[in-house]
Amino acid sequence: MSESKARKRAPIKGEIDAVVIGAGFGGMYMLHKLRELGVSVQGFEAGDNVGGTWYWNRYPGARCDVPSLFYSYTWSEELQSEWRWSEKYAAQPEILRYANHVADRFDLRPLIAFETRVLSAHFDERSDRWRITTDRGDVLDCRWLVTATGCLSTPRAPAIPGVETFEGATYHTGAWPHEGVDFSGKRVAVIGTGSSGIQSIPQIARQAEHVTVFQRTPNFSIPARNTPLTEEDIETFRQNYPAYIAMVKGPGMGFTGGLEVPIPDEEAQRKRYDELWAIGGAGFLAAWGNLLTDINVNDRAASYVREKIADAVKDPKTAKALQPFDHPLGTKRICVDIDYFETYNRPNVALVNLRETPIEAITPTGVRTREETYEVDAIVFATGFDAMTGALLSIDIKGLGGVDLKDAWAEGPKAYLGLGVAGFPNMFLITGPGSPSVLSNMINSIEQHVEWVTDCVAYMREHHFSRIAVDSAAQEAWVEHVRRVADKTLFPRAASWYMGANIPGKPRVFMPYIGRGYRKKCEDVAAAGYEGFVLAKEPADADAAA
Ligand code: NA7
Repeated sequence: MSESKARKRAPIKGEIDAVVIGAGFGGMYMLHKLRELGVSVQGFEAGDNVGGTWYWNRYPGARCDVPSLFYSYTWSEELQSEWRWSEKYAAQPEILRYANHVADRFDLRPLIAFETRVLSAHFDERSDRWRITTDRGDVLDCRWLVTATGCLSTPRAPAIPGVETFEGATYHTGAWPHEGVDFSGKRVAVIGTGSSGIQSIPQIARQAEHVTVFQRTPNFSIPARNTPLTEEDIETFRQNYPAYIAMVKGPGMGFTGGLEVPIPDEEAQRKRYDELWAIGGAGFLAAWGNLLTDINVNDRAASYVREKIADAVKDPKTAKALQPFDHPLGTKRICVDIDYFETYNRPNVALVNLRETPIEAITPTGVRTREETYEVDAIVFATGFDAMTGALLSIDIKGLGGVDLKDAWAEGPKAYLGLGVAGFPNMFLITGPGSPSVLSNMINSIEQHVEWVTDCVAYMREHHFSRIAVDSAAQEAWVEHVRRVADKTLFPRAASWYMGANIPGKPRVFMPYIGRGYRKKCEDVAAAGYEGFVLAKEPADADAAA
């Protein structure tokens, strides 16, 4: 991997057309597109290299839950044809290599200031420009601000009493040491059983002397059935590529409207679940068009998965504790695993059910629950992220009238199409709240947003607009639409990070958009001269034109 490190550098000052925050897949493509457009652009990235999520989440077993052939940019045919994925579901190191390859292939590194955190972004209404400051003393004024800060990029560790007294090592899956961790001979506690816990526990268990898993809520997980990719797999994908692209650019995912399908009898249902279980992966949720809208259909599918858990886990008490009953299948992010449930059959793995015996404290030498103290050498927090809004709200963003984004979003995030926020002109969010984002293939959604933003910037330049501002009525209508669509589904029944439910005090709002036709809606908005936005020229330009 070629490294690009910004060790010591002079602060960046002055004016530029655009600033992009984040050099994950969203930021990298945005930089590429803006440069291609002839816009001067500066990227800022907290890490010392590209990759975003895949840069930080280096925990053992980290793997994408979207098949790698689909988790690839589609915007460059050369890139598409020259890159070869080795497995059905790529592991984190391979995805990070891909991100680095893209950065090198398209010469993106010169556009990015690494190891730099953006501290503030303040909008100046006289000049219609943002002033950006960073922790390296950069002060840059720009017309357009693009936040490509990621949906799952602010790791969150719970405030368990005594955590600071622990004498062993602690880790968070979302900020894993780059040099890796050797758990050989160690007794390890893993707290959390979302995707990150479910992926890492089997790997840690293979290495550590003993693993104690502290589970508050069991999750549904489908076996990945990961395999190496063969030449034949790749050839089949190539042949189907045009159809895949047509699908990506079509109405897209969505769980409501026109999807009521007759559900066959029990035997036929079982057959379908058996087939999908054998294929593996999140495609299990596509068993029926109304699996995520009809609780009766969902209940049957959920029972099927619970049965599979009971089959896999030998100890009946452990198996029971691992079966989820508190949320419909798929309404929390479905997990995709390799040998997760089977791992509990190992003699060196134990499950502690926190619903029966909650954690009371972390002691200098272990984890104390109401009933017992577990002595451990290391604690792994697989406790998730302040999802979708955490990264943005950690920046001091002030829009029109000096209004703070934190205040604008005090009752939950509000964004028009998940792309722009009323009161914060010339700021674009890549896969922001109110867009399909985490419920879609992120790469596809990133591309769609980046291309939309690029077109918008081109339009503004062509027509000499200096300001694009979201109309607050359009934003309210969109937010209401997002909520209504979600309410037609089973998603709001789960206390998920989609709802902000994993963060104490965070407003409970279903953040991603689940409806169909999102891409078309964005295209229509642009075609109608940016309907729902208000475009304006700089006062000086407007005077000249008058
Ligand atoms: P998740 O899915 O948010 O999972 C976090 C886990 O940590 C979940 O099991 C939580 O239980 C658990 N947790 C959180 N706080 C605590 C405390 N205080 N005590 C015990 N257990 C706790 O995060 P992941 O990193 O696994 O995955 C995030 C996404 O990344 C994933 O969906 C993929 O899209 C990729 P809870 O359910 O809150 O009871």
